[in-house]
Amino acid sequence: MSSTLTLKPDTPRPNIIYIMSDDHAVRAVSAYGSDIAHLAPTPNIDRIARNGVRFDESFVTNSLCGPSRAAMFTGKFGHKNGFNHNGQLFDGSQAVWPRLLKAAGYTTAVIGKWHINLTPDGFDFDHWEVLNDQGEYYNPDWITAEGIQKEMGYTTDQITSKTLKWLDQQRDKSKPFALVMHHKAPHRNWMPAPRHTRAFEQVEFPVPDNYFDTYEGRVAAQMQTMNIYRDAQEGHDLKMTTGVGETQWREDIWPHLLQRLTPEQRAEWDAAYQERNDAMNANEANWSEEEMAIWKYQRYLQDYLATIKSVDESVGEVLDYLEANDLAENTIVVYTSDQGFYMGEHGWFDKRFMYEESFRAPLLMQYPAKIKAGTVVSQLVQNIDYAPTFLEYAGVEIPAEMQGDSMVDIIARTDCDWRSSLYYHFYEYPAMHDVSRHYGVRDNRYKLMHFYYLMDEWEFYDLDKDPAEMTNAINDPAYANEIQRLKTEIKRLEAFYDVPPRTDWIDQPLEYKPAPTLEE
Ligand code: SGN
Ligand code: CA
Repeated sequence: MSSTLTLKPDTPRPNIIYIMSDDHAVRAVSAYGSDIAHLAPTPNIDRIARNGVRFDESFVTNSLCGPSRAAMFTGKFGHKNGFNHNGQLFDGSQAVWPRLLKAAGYTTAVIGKWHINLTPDGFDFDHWEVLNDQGEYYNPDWITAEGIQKEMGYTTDQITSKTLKWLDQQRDKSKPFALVMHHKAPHRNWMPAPRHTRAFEQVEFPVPDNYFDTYEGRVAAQMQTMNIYRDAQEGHDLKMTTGVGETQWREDIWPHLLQRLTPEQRAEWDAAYQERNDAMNANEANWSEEEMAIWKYQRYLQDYLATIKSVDESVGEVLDYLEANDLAENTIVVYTSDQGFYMGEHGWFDKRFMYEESFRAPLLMQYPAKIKAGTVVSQLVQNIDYAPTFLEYAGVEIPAEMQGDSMVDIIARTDCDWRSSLYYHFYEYPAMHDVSRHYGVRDNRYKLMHFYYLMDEWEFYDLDKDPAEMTNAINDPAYANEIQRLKTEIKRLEAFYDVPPRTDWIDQPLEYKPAPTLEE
């Protein structure tokens, strides 16, 4: 840690509840008002926007789980915090906001997905219960200081009840608290709670105009393997069965997930899908490829959004608890996701690309004592800004090594100086889903990206004219000046954030440093 903590004595210290889900697209948060907001509303998550602030231009530094978590905890890009791709071991010796708050007198806890390998001990949490690796939707394995234990039930609900228990019975009530609540949902493979498996079975979701994208002019997009109708596993992802009357999933390369269900859970699960799967199996032979692709889109969205229903209920329970216990006024509640996600745009699920759907993340925050209800912030913010923001609200000095900026002023006023562009860098290649390494810049209107490693391809988009990023305008002479300006801007940002030259790592394979085993 680079700096000494100085707590300003007269600063009232808010509690903080940081709720982050996994892979929750902006389009699936109804506070943002998308084309599906009325079909799959998130009324409780929306309460946070109504009570506080909605960030309309909120982005990540690297659209992947571990790197996002590392950036959010440290306020630094991956090249500085040492965590550029999943499977690394987080360096716990660096400054992280929960430990800084603890040192300043807070009581702290983390409950839910973790995925940065170092055990939460390394953050000095007073209380921690984390899912093993990615976590499972049903009967998950929980890791605590006592070891690893399987707990029967639905994971989202378990995270909620563990959170409420800590808030109500386990925390030291003489101190302000900082709680990190990390949902596994709506991460792949999108298994809803028993009460929600059929929630959207009658709903037809609008299909994105670019669902059948052919990726013309975009080489990296041609190479990916995250297509709903080509790459999603028919069993594991889409819960398609082998024939009429059958309950066995088609191809399923990770059968342990379904095998975790008890016979009773499994019977209820199978029954929920039987009718729809029987109809699909009976009709499939008559469908065109396009009809099948659309059926798969609907199945994907139905399950993905059904897992979000539990997350929304969870947020509602936390907000209700705060209100019922007179804690709402002085508690910061954040709702965000570790990155965005594709819901059929470009034909995709997953994330990784710097295209809008995965680069963006929802970000909502309430703090009734300090933040005016109904505030909307439209400056470009990034997940490295969260740590400095929480520290400033808590009256704790922001370490100089943090690269993000506190958002406190832009929440309070509209006339502040703020950055006008964002830097992004994705490193995890070669890896699952085959998304090339790339970096880029985005300002309020334009985006420039460079895909490297196996290729040397530039892409440029005018987001005002082409918000879906379908036409790579890198060779359009009308944009030559803008492209040149953004190339210079990338260089400026790389110098500003101290990004090492690409030649330092371009030939290096990804380095995996798996978690120490529990016995170690
Ligand atoms: C799992 C998923 C992938 C996903 C990665 C990373 N496959 O491996 O689709 O991209 O996690 O996700 S799964 O079928 O095993 O779920 S991340 O959010 O943790 O970065
Ligand atoms: Ca994620």
